[in-house]
Amino acid sequence: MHEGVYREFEETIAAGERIEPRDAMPPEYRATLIRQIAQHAHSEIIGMQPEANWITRAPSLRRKAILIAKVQDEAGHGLYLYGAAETLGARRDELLDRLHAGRQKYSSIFNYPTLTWADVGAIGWLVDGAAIVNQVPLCRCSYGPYARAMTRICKEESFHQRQGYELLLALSHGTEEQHEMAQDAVNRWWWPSLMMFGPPDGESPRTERSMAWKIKRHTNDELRQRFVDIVVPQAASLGLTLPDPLLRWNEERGHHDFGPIDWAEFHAVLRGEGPCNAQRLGQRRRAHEEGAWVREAAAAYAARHAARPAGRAA
Ligand code: BYC
Repeated sequence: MHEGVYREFEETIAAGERIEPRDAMPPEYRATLIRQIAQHAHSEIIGMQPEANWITRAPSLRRKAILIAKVQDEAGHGLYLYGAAETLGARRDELLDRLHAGRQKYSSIFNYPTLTWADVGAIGWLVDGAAIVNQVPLCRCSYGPYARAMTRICKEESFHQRQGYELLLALSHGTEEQHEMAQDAVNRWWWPSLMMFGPPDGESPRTERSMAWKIKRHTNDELRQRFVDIVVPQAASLGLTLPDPLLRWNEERGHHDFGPIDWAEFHAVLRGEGPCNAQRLGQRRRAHEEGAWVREAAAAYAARHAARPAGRAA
């Protein structure tokens, strides 16, 4: 494929160095990155919804301030990621159109409801925890702008993970009712969090190519296992259990074994049949339409200032 034309690209990848926006790159590499970065950006902005749902009902001013900051961080992550996709020649409005038309995916995890306040803790601990495990290796991704965006995102994600852990710790050691609420949230978010890592290795069509290009550094199953191994001792310190009777330490493997994942559920969610797919996409389309005037005003302001010579007042 592309013999000779992309020799410099192949050499850069082989040397473990970074590809930058102006470098020549195979169209398939560009398309893979646009797809993955766009899906990631869409996940960040759709991911604002389940937690934003609890801002008005947070149990204290401190919790409310923390949650507002977290949801705002997620909008920021979307911004860095759409910016990274733009360096590949993608247009942000087109990516959003594809999301709104259901032609580009976002993470399966955000199609589940947040039923109680404890869900905010479970999302922080498990969902952001899974995101960190998946995203830390992306800081070494071969495409420079994506890798650099990921560095900052991962730093912020680790704050998010800790706020979730701290929130669950408080609930777990609170009243009996609060403990039960925390346990119920963990029971509901555990399996969907494992699905976040994507299909199992034999059924992941993208992994091999993406690993050869050093976009992905590990397979989906490797990262899922790493996550399980990290989370099991954390659950014990929280005083909560994970809803899997087959979960146990395997001395020989040096890892935890865990039960089978319901891949039929994962594929149903990807087909749009999850409990909240229609609600999430509907809300996203509405927010986009209602925000049209803001985009118009910002564009008009930018055009006015671009027309004026620099340094001259209006
Ligand atoms: N949900 O061959 P595979 C966050 C798709 S944001 C939906 O393994 P790949 C957070 C996959 O796209 C979390 N779709 O693909 C935000 C592919 O479909 P197409 C998002 C999934 O790309 C706010 C097909 O299945 N993180 O954490 O090699 C608040 C085959 O899969 C999923 C990222 O996006 C899924 N779970 O690997 C809190 C990270 N899994 O495009 C938290 C960056 C797979 O061929 N992305 N699919 O139609 C990645 O690391 C990789 O793209 C994936 C999938 C591991 C997700």
